[in-house]
Amino acid sequence: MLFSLAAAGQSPPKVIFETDMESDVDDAGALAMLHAMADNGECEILAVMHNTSDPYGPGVIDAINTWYGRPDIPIGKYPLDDAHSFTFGGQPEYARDIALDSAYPKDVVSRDDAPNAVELYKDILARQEDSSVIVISVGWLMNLRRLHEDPAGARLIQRKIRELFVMGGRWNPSGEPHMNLAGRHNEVPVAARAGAYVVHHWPTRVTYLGIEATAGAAGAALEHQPRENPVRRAYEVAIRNSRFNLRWKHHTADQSTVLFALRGAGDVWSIIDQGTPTMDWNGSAWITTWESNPDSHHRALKRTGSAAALQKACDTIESLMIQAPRKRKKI
Ligand SMILES: [Ca+2]
Repeated sequence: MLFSLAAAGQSPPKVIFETDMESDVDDAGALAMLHAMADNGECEILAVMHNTSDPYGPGVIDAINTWYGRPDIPIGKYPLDDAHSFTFGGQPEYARDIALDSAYPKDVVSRDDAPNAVELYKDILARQEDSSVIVISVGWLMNLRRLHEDPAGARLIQRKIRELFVMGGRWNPSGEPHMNLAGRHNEVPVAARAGAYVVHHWPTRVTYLGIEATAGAAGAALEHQPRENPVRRAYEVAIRNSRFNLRWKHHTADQSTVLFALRGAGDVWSIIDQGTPTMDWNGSAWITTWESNPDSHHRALKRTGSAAALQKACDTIESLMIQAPRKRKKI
């Protein structure tokens, strides 16, 4: 990948990462992967946006960015107080532990230290070349809705964003999306409404990785990483606090989305590029459906790889999650 990009004279994609960094630990694993892939020349990280009302996700983001030698990546926040994820039953709440622990260096501790994501998007996008930015969204979609509802934001989306990758939905077959689009069974209605808004209104190409298309489980090797690695710590605290028997080897919904966004379908996924997604309330639940009408600018992934191909993808995810930082500063 590195060599093929260089040979083609192309710049690596510029990524803005949207995360609910505290409702599950796969977000920490996905941000670790993104840094490893930036170290490998496969992407440039422009910003990380936190998309819940919980206080300490931005602190975890900055701890991970700092661990990987990128302490100054801008971090944006969702500024309203109507979308908490920590109240879900059994949530592991690793974010507070890491944000308040000085063993994990950072200069952003909580949402109080981060600017409004919409303003940060506009500031960053305005300085990019046209069609040069991809957004990888592995959490809720309120920031993206609010950016699109802002007239200047909508113009910048059209000009600067090449593609949006969304971990969320349930497309093949269709069904109740749970996270991220439905705000966990509509427990957070503002998140579900934002999911439906983005499904129906986002103007650039969008590729969805539904919950049914996750590559598999990975992460066992994290246990043997240095204790000062905040990604390892996130998993350790989540395992300690979980009521659902969470283990080091954990699902890779968010990491799978990063893998596809930066390396493509490989022999893991088929791309459904005909049809249109919809998201509707059926009276008791939100349902995501893939309508097989002719073309749209939307795509969905179908997991079609062999068992060996899926295992190889999980091995790739794990090796990226534990790849040592290339430029970590001595602190
Ligand atoms: Ca997530």
